Amino acid sequence: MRPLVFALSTMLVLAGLVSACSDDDPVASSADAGSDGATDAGRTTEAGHDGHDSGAVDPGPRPIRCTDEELAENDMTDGGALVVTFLKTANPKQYENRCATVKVGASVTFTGSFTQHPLQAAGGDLPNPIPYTAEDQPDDKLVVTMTTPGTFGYECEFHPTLMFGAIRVVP
Ligand SMILES: [Cu+2]
Repeated sequence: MRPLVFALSTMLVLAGLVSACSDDDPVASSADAGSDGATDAGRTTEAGHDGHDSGAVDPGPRPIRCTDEELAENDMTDGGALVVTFLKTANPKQYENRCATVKVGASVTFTGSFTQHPLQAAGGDLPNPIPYTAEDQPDDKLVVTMTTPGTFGYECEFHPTLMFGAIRVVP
C-alpha cells in the first residue's frame, strides 16, 4: 500500500511541477510587460544571448567565416585575378575560391546567377566593398575593385549557411 501511495503522490508532484512550469511563463511575461524594471532586465538578458531572439536585437559585428589559413591558401597577391564562382542554377553550392587574399587595387570577379544566389556583404571590416547584387549581370559577371585593406565577408542571401566566403585585401 505504501509504495502505491508513494507512486501516486510522486505522480501528483510531477504533474504539479509540469503544470506549474507551463503556467509560469505566461504569468512571468505578463508581469514583465507590466513592469518597466522587469522589461529592462529582460532586454539586458536578451542582448547577452547570441542568436536567440536576434531578430529584434542588433547582433553586432559578424565574424569572418574563413580561417587565416584558408585566406592565405588562396594567395593572389602576386597579381593573379581572383574569380569567385557559383552556380547558374538554383542549387546551393559553396563558392569556389571562396577564401582568398589579394592586394589593394585588385579586381575580384564574382560569376554565377545573382538572381538565384543574391550576393551580399557578410561580416568583417567596414565599409565592405562587395555590393548587394540580386540581379543577373552581363555575362553573369560582377567585378568588384578592392580599394582598401581589410577582410571582407560575403554570402548568398538565400543560402547563407551553405554559400559564404571572405576576401582579405592587403596593402
Ligand atoms: Cu545561394
